[in-house]
Amino acid sequence: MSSPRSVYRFNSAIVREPSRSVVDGLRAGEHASPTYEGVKAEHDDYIAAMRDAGVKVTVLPALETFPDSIFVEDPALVFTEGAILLRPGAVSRLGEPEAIAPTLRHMFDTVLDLPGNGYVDGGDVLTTPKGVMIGLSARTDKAGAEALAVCIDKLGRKAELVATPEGVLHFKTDCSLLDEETVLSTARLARSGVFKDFRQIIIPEGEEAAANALRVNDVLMVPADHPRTLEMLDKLDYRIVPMKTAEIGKIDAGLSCLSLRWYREAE
Ligand code: CIR
Repeated sequence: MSSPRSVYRFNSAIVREPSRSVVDGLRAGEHASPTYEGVKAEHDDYIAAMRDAGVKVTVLPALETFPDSIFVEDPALVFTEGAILLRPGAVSRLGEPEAIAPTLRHMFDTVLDLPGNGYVDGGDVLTTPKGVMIGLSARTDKAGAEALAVCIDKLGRKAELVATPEGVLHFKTDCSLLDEETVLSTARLARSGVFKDFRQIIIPEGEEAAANALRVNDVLMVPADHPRTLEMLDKLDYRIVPMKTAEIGKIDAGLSCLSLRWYREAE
């Protein structure tokens, strides 16, 4: 790993306001639609929590044409060393990289485009101190993952292709990094052995939706409404900030997808 900095130290983030069309966001099941007001309230709390954690948050305007564009994690990947514009695996989200490109070109000296014709959603990418894991899923195919690995190598990091459990939207739907050597994971993902080199904290059965937590500096944001997970992490001495995710959860989203996060070196 070339970056000397901890992978959860962030001073910069990009988020995008929800559009009114967010009620039409993609979902795999038969969930009722979220309300715009409900999503907006969760998003406002998220921005506040990020700022409280010491992050400078850039808030982009809503994009009505793209109901899922609030989930800025999926069309791009960012590191201190540069940004990569991806190609989301859902047709309705294909225009999102182009929409966020001007912001990234303004904020990063290096912005790479995913070469080839493959697909990658940023939700399938977990950055760890050992390297960058790219989960193959219904949204991220082998061609996309291999092209992304080349881009990641160009930025001086190491990538590894891994599997996402069947039926799970994104790799990070089922896991998150808690600190330099600890991963929070569902049992079904941990069973694949992908985290054998990490300390693994396994999500209690029935609370799988809590696996997408978000470590930001000294704080660990955890989806609220998962009491056993919250208690377990609290006992492990993480500084927990419970976050409401019931509305964005209706369109299969969690905490990581709401932002692009990186450490920006002083100029
Ligand atoms: C979608 O299906 O693309 C959105 N409704 C949810 C995206 C969640 N993104 C993420 O976990 N990175």
